[in-house]
Amino acid sequence: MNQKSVCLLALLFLSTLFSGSLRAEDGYKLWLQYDQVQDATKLQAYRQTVNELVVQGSSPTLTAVQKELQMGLQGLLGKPVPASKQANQQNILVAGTPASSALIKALNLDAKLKTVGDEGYLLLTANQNGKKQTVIAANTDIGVLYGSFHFLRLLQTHQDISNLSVASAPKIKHRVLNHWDNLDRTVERGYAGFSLWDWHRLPGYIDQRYIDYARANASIGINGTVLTNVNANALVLTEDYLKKVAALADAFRPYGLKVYLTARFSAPIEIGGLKTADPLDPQVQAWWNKKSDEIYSHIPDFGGFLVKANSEGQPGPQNYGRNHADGANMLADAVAGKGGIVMWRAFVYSEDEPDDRAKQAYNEFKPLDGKFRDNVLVQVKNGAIDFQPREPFHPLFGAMPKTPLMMEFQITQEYLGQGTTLAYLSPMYKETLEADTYAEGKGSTVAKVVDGTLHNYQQTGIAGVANIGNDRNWTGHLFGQSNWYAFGRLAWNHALSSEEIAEEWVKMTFTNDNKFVAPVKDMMLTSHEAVVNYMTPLGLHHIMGWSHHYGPGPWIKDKHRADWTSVYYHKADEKGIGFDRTKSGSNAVSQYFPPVAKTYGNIKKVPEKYLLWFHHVPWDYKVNSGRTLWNELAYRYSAGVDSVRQMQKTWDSLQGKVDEERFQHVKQLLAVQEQEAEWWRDACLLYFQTFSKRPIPADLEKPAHTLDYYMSLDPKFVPGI
Ligand code: GCV
Repeated sequence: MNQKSVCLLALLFLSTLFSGSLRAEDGYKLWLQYDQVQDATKLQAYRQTVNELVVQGSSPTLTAVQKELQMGLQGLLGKPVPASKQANQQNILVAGTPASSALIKALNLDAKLKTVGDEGYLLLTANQNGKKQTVIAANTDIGVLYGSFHFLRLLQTHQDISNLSVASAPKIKHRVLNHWDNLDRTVERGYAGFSLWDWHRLPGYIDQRYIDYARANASIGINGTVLTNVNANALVLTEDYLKKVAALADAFRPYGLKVYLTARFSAPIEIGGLKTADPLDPQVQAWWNKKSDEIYSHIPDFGGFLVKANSEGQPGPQNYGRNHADGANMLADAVAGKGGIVMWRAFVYSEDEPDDRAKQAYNEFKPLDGKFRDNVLVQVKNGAIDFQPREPFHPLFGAMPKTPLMMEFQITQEYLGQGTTLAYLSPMYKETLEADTYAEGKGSTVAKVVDGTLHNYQQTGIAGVANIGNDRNWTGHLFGQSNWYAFGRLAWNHALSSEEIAEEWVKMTFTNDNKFVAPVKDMMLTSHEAVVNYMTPLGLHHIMGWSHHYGPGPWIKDKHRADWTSVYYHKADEKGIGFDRTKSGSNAVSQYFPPVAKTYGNIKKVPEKYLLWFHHVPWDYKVNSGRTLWNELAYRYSAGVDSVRQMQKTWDSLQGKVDEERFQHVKQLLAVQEQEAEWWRDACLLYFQTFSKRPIPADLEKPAHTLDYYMSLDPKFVPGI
């Protein structure tokens, strides 16, 4: 190549890099891209509406408000918007509280502001002294910040802002990410690199990432973060680490993000020099009280503790013959006077307990209803086993009217293809939230339990196990960002539809071009079902690879815990497949309220998606499609693979509508996903065929290898263990 063509190539490369929306983008900016609005009419309207930005008053949060609005507006409008403390122009954007801003106070919004509480906000179009104002008003500075992000979202998604009348407040109080991050920076079930928390360089070094993390969370209303793994290390409660935690808390505070820690139950022994961690021992209570004083001396707004106790080898009150309420209350008393809460997990099951694992949490926790302190929330996973691609809702929801139950979703994709899989999880979250528990009659949805309206809980909460790491794009797979986004948006307002959320995310992350938005949205909305089909159709569950949970492993058996094997869950034999949880089996259905128990317990009425979760079904049983169960399994597995291929086609057709860097990233991962889907389909069908003894229907693709081959696969160093 001669010098001239090298120069030309370089120019071409640079122009692609910097040309408008198609410039190279590595995903760091998440959904906060703030690209200039491409629609000329909209752009002109926005420019006319916002000539000046007035943020009166001062506080770290108001500074963040001003910075975000200036940055966002400059990007979106393609020119800087002057900021001042007084209204000088005709068309201004004014943001503040009645306390911080004379302009807001003069609008007399008290009655309206009363309806939005501490974190909510109003977006209004008003006139004052002949000047048109676009108003972001709230009772608190953090409300103003949330409102500012909402306002920017309106521009990012090309909404009309000429006549605003929005009032918004969160339905749930504690909206929290759970990081399963270890102090050595590995992340349990993390597929996006190492932990964001650079403990070694803290407290001295505040990475810009911490601030951008807090901004991203604030933009979707997440107001808390548990920094450490539930499989906890007591070291984080020592003075040295508390200083580091305090530095993070200081960085997050302007963005309304509270810090929480996991409390290792045996910490009084491990770092306190006591001989016991018995929650009823006064010395132990005194130790935790003192520890709490110390924590609050470093972090005055510390949120509280998250605890995994007596589960999967973690210590807990049962080591001393006490129950979960004894343990939770002891910690709750230590933080109560300081406004702290305890999130006590209900994810408990024991290898020594012969009863169905799906029943154990309910059996342990239901009798404790009403025995917890006011500042305890019991944190319950969406389903009774463990974040499976699809689970029926956990029977504890609705069953503890006197105890706030907090939802725990998993955002990281431990059982959902991990870092190589495109699965948009909002439909899965919504499936649980919209499920009817019938606790107080028809309409007693899980969402109403969690938001406190069903049982009048004073404390309400929702947690998402984070999928965030130090990968440049935060979540490993670019589309993992949509799950962080969806979790936050649903935590704020669970009534939003998966479609609305997907549309917002696509527009904010990529482009408003409907030729891109519509197909990508469709692809996202079908993606979770695709994964369910090629991994665990019809209610199958927990048949993943041993320990790392990557890839298929339906043959896993003979391990030291039966409830960690696959055969425990699918129970395939020559007659059929599935876990009988009806009266004739483990009777787990009886833990649901009668209308639900009747539906799930009846093979004719159970939604087909949960069929094998609740029933052991003969291979020749006719399912809704008219096919035999065996044939239906084969078709579902194949349909899953087909859906991935369809996603590939869709994505390929969009080349040029998105920058090449993100296009290639997704394209390559979809190709990996296709291979993984085929692997799942072939391995599972060949394995289950050894029981069904029936052929794979002739019109379906045949497995590429033998069962022995699939069983011999043993991926090494799978991340996230
Ligand atoms: C943090 C599953 C995961 C574990 C996780 C556990 C939990 O069992 O495989 O890695 O531990 O859930 O939620 O506590």
